Amino acid sequence: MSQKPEVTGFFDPRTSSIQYVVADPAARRCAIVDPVHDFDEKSGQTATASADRLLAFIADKGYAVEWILDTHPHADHFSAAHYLKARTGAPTAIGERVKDVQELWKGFYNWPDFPADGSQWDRLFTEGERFAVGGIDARVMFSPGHTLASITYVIGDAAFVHDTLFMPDSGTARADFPGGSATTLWASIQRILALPDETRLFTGHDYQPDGRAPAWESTVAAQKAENIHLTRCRTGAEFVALREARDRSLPMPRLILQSLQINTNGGRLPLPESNGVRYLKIPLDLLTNTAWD
Ligand SMILES: N[C@@H](CCC(=O)N[C@@H](CS)C(=O)NCC(=O)O)C(=O)O
Ligand SMILES: [Fe+2]
Repeated sequence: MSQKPEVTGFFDPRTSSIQYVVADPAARRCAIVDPVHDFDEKSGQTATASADRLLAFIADKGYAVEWILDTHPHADHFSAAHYLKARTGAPTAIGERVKDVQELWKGFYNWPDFPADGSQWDRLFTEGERFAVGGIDARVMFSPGHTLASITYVIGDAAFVHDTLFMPDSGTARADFPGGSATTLWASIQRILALPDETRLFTGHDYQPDGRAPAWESTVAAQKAENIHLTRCRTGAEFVALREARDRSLPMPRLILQSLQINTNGGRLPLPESNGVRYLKIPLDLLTNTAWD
């Protein structure tokens, strides 16, 4: 049984995110990680081109989808988990601490009746929980800091670390969203770096420093040797100082207020109103200390 999944990344230039298809080709089974539901905030139009690209790839390979996995409730794009479940019938999953994120945003959106119980997903993973993609062993490693609910999926020799470590020349993810913590992120990064040196790491975003081509795969060894945030810091305290200083300079993601109301609801768009149109709700003056751009 091979413990080296075939990993295919699909870069979304609009949000600089990477969606993945992780497969056991021998078993013809795969999981989807962090699928994107397209949204243009200028027109309000949604689309499924990015998710459909995954489906076309999967159909071409003849794979069955076993899991639709999100690493965290994204703050910069809509999750296509709900759409892909409707198309494939595969179960959706996320980390169980999504309930804490739901509780937080339920308050922000003033949704007193919103069930902050994770019932919007088929499976809520706990720390250390095991599952499989075909014949490849997979396990869940909590890695909070960027969000309260962030998890890393370790599937065979590949770890989907999402927004903890970016590519070595790009550093680390921000930790200033509600519920975020640079101290906690540092601890999560140490756990990831404790995986075997040859572990393949797949990141959640690539912001293409100096305009280089998009990239998303590194290793534990490469991160230890070259990550521009880690090599500059000898201690956790130094990392926290660097991270917090950088976070003070970053504008909020363009779509944070739109994305969280979709993603805390498992990727469901709001229900249509009586005229058949769906609407988003934008809280004003809730997130403050804005780094204006
Ligand atoms: N410009 C992007 C920024 C998105 C953003 O803040 N991304 C998060 C991950 S969800 C991050 O960690 N960014 C780190 C950085 O921009 O240095 C947007 O508006 O969507
Ligand atoms: Fe993120």
